[in-house]
Amino acid sequence: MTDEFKPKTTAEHLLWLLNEHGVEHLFLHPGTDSAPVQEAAAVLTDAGVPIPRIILCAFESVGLAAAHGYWQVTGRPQCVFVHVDVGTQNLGAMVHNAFRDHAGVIVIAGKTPYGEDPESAGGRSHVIHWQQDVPDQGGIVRGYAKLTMEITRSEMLARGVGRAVQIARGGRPGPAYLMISRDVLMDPPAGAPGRTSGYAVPEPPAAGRETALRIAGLLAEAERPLLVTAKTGRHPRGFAAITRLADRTGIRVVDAPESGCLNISTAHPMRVRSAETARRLVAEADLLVVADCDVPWIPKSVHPREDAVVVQIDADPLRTDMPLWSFPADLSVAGDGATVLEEVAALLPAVDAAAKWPGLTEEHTAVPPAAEGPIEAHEVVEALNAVLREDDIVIEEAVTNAGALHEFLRRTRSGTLAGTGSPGLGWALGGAVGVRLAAPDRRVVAVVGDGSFMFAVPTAALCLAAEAGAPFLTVVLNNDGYRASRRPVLQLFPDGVSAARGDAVGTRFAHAPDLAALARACHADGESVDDRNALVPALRRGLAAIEAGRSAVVDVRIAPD
Ligand SMILES: Cc1ncc(C[n+]2csc(CCOP(=O)(O)OP(=O)(O)O)c2C)c(N)n1
Ligand SMILES: [Mg+2]
Repeated sequence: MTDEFKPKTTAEHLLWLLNEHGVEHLFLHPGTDSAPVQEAAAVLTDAGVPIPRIILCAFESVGLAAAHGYWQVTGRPQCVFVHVDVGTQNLGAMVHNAFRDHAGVIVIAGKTPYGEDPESAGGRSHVIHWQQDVPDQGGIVRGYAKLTMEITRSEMLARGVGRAVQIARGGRPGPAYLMISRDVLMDPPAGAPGRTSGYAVPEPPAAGRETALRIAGLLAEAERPLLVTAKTGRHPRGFAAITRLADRTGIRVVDAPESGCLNISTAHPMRVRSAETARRLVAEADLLVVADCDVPWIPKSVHPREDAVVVQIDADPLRTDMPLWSFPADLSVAGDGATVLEEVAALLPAVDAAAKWPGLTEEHTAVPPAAEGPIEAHEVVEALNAVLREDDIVIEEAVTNAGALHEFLRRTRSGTLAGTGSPGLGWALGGAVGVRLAAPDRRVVAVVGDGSFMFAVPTAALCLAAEAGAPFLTVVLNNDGYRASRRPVLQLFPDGVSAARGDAVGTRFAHAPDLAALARACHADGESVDDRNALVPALRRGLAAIEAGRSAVVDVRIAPD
């Protein structure tokens, strides 16, 4: 709302506000409710008024994954506009992921119109406008969103949008969900533009000197200190703090089972590579520093020593977001992991790191390729090591092959490994678009299972990449089905019929789609590889395609079990 520009509708005001709040993209999936927003975008663009870039998205979950990916790189919330309750439902598991991965995103959903009189401009005009009047639209996401609110009047729009942006970004970030009906979107805007400043978010909480000194004292005394973290290293500050702490104290660094990022260089001698070594170290540690993670270890598989001291650092160390959460903590610190580790590292003199955990060596040697038989996942990882540059960003949703990536993939720079560390499969492709939009000069490579690939709505995701001009390479570790869903059947029923058959019902496709052909139908290059000697050249062609502006899918047929 400048002197020259006066919005005529609340929808125009909405786009203006989003832009003023720094929202750069609006991933739009349109419906009858979004018409005022679509018209507003045209009006404002013609008037030269800056608005977020509107990117058409063929499936809602993909748009949300893209906004989430963008958040991971920039820390700036983007907007997803969806069609009333049904579009909200199509956000599906990506809402869960945004909630668990603490991704600041703003979802705006239409709400079915209220008016039905002939003179009600935005009022009900289709059968669906009664059908979509469901008892609790907000309830679809209420268990996952930090804010669920309907904008019922134009005059609350500025405060509502400001609050959504503030809540999505602030504290422990997460999704903010707004609903707004078509009639309100068509209403004249409130007279005053409303302020867009003054929505500061809290500074990342520090531990304070006294607590930092206590942690430093414990670290100085510990003989077997172990840091278990999932997300502290996501941003450069956390990555640097962990690296500094590891350099100074000889603390070993374990990625928690749900880690979705690179916490320390894979080449760092203090990084623990394999899940097996991680379990051993958890069992042997005399000090466990647990930072920013949901599940530091799996009690069924491993227990810390009785006399181990556990320091837990978390924005919400009581984990009120998980009803049954009972990991031990001897010192519970409400704070931002990166900030607290910085505080602690600054207090510690450098020690002889090698003296801690003596005898623990994990050689970083490549596993030699098999001479024959199907390609193994670790061979694909070595092939990636051969073709990737240090600043390429790898997105991981490799499910049962995630371990091979964590153990063998070489990633040295902060932010060059991404994922959600959350259970809703189907994030990686939309996430890759968001990451690429946020880092347009980087090559983005998603490594996924064949199941994750299909969960990700690849038609919509590859088309979104083309629409957005954000091409990425997908490497599918294709084992012909759901190995992750086969394993529990065989493990839980070792003497069962399934184990005797060596197979489990409902985990293998008899009619799997041709993923490379699917890619080619969606503005991407696509090829299948089953010969290990063809792997590196295929990956190089895929990378060349994305450098030339096209997405690519390399569907690698790997050993099924
Ligand atoms: C949205 C969603 N639905 C179902 C699951 C349960 N699930 C976990 S892993 C998995 C199979 C994944 O298959 P794929 O990506 O091919 O990996 P693989 O297990 O073969 O390594 C399924 C169905 C899930 N995590 N998320
Ligand atoms: Mg699979």
